[in-house]
Amino acid sequence: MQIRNVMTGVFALSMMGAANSALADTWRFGLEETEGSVQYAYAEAFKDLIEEKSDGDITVQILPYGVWGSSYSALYDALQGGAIPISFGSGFLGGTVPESQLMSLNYVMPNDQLETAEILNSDAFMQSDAWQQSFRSRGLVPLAAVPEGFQVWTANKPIHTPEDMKGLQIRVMDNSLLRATYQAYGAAPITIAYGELYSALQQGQAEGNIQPVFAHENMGFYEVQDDMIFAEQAQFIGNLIANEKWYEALSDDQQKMLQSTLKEMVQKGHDIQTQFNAERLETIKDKSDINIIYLDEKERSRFRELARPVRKVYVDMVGERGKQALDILLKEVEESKSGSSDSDDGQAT
Ligand code: 6CS
Repeated sequence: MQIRNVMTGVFALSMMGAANSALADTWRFGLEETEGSVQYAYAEAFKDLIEEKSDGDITVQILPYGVWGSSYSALYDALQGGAIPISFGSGFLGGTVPESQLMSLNYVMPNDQLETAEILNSDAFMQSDAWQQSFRSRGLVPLAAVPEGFQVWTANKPIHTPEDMKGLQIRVMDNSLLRATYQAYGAAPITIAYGELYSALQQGQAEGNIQPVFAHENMGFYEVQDDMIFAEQAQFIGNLIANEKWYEALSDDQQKMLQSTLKEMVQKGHDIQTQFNAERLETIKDKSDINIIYLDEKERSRFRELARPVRKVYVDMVGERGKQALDILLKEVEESKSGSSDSDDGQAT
């Protein structure tokens, strides 16, 4: 495991200087994950492209989890305040941008992971008023959605059915939608900070976990769990977000360069996550005797049915703008060429 105690070495945000102006040549980029993660590799590829395209005028400074601190609300505050003008925000972002919990709904996106990346980053969805205004009304701009691989369950018992999940204290990110989803499956979800999760699993405070494979390996979670279950219910999605004032103060050329880089990063991000998740699964298999389970279609369909009413929970929770964003997403899923059997019936609620 790379970092077990991410608090070590943390230095205060105030030490990192004042907020950037748009013309400053250093773009600080905050990550919710540590070195060795998909977010880190994405940020490195993004940095290479931006620095090359700007002929070295812009330097991207990558700030991983544990460097800027370890409380996600501090990261999102720094993003809203402009001290860190670009950042990832995912499952913990619901308190700042409630509509962002759309990315936590299960069994909405196609099973094809690249297709999911393309739909989420399509202009129809990413540039829609509904999605843009969800962030802009909080001083933020959604730049891209980075799927980091399927969310994979772990527990200390095999799970094939909702009955197997009954009462399981499975850890979820701080997100009402995730709590509602896992309650619908019959579990008893609890929220624990990412940096405290290893010891919580080790001590039995949490009985199960949900992460992409690379994170189970990167953070060592697999070491303290017996079973790993692939239900292919959703990918982990990192929202790439900018501070709105910072973004709007960029020159037209800089905005174009940034947007063209983000388009290039859709395929690159997919390549990074597929490689990381495949390699890390082999590492986990080599280093442990964890029991790996792939749910079949019949088993998945039971969870899919239970997840379906949670769309209404989302709409009730976040309102009309969130419903519009969900409707756009469902329409894009329906229209996607390879439309998979896992995308549901295209109805929001
Ligand atoms: O589960 C979490 O809290 C974290 N997991 C990943 C893979 N990325 C960031 C997120 O906050």
